[in-house]
Amino acid sequence: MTGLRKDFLWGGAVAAHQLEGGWQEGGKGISVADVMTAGANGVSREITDGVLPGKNYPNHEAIDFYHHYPEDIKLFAEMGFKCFRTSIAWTRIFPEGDEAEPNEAGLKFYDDLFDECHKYGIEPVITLSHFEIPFHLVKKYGGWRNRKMIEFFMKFATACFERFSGKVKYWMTFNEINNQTNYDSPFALMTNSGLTVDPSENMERLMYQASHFELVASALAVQKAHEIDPNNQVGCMIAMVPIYPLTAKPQDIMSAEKAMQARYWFADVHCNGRYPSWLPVHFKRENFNLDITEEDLDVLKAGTVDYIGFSYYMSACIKDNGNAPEYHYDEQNGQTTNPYLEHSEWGWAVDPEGLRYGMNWFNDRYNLPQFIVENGFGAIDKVGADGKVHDSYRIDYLRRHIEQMKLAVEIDGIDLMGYTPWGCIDLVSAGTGQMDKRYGFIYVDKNDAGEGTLKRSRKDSFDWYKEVIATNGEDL
Ligand code: BGP
Repeated sequence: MTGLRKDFLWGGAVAAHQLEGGWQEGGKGISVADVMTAGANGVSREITDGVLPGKNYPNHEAIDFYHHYPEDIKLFAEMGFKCFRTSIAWTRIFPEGDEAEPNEAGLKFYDDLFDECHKYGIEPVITLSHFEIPFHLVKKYGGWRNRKMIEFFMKFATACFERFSGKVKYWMTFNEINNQTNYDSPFALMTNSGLTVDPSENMERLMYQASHFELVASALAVQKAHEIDPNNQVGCMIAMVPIYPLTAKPQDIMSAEKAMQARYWFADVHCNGRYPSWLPVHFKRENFNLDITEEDLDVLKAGTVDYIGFSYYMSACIKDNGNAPEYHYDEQNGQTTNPYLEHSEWGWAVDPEGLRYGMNWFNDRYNLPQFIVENGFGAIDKVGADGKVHDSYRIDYLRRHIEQMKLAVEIDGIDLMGYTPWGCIDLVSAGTGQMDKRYGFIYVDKNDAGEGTLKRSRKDSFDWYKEVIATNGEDL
């Protein structure tokens, strides 16, 4: 008997734009994900100004879940999934983002999808904004640099809470909201906040301003969800990448502490309902002059989350970057390779203990239930002579992480709601646009060039995960 809850939510996670396809079906509008080309290992994705002819946009078809979902949900049910995490494509509900009324065909698609899940006793777990802001809102309003986005987001969120009341109970507002602390990356700014880089603007300031509007929108959505249905549970979604000091040198320790603050203050606002003490000081010293009103601060206080949803793939480590005594907030600046860890083909440090560390970090600060809503190993799978993918490396990665997750529950006493490994069915990589960077238990016959039959098949990890669920994590 494991110490996991009896109703532990085992499942898998995806995001609408990475698997649905059907980019122009049911009245769907164009999202930021629809204007991102395919990258490759080491070649980053290009963000184009609209959909241009002759370019390869992998999200347009993805794995065509839009038409295949009954078959896919059936496979999830065969593995014993208790829940399924996906997102609602904002552009299916409000194609341009600023319409007065929601699009019925889009609402109906998700109604049918959620009914299909419930048919097998699978609970939908829904992210509202997962890297798929309507592109029109970027072009016309400048994305989350504009306060009006709060209103557009709330219309979208409210339409979802109202329509799916009784069908969806677990929600999250913004996927990996803290990724945008990497404000040197045009990709991170566009995916998270629909921001284009303008050389005349201070990008750090802009990141704080956009994040503030998102956090206000999130807090309003938490309140609205509770008002519409008191059974709703709304979480935040934080990318947890613990940042360790490289050595015991005090300056390394302090650098790591400051880097953690710079990356995780979002969780302070979501969970405590207020900014941590260092941030107003920082805003003032940098003369950021942000649009933060007293009323906003009240909203943040009143809209704290019910649980902490987070992704965990890897840890990072840092050494003193010579900025003492200020320890500048740029965590990139001192980041280095951890000599104790192995790395995936994409350079992601494999660190199962880091999961337990991150869970303790959250627990000590916020004392809220947690939900691991992403974890997994991206790899290039080879189909064997027997037609099957033998992905022992994936099983090994997941097993070692589940072991640590169990220690966090059984030894550290953390209240964990569930575990949904990322990309339970192969899908388009968010970061690279590749199809061949795979995470799934289910193989999808399609490659980076877009060739393949889209046929689904079970990998070795499929049978393994089925047994894990059947024994509530006992048999790994
Ligand atoms: C997270 C995102 C997901 C997902 C995952 C894996 O950052 O929330 O959308 O894609 O990472 O990343 P990638 O697809 O780049 O391998």
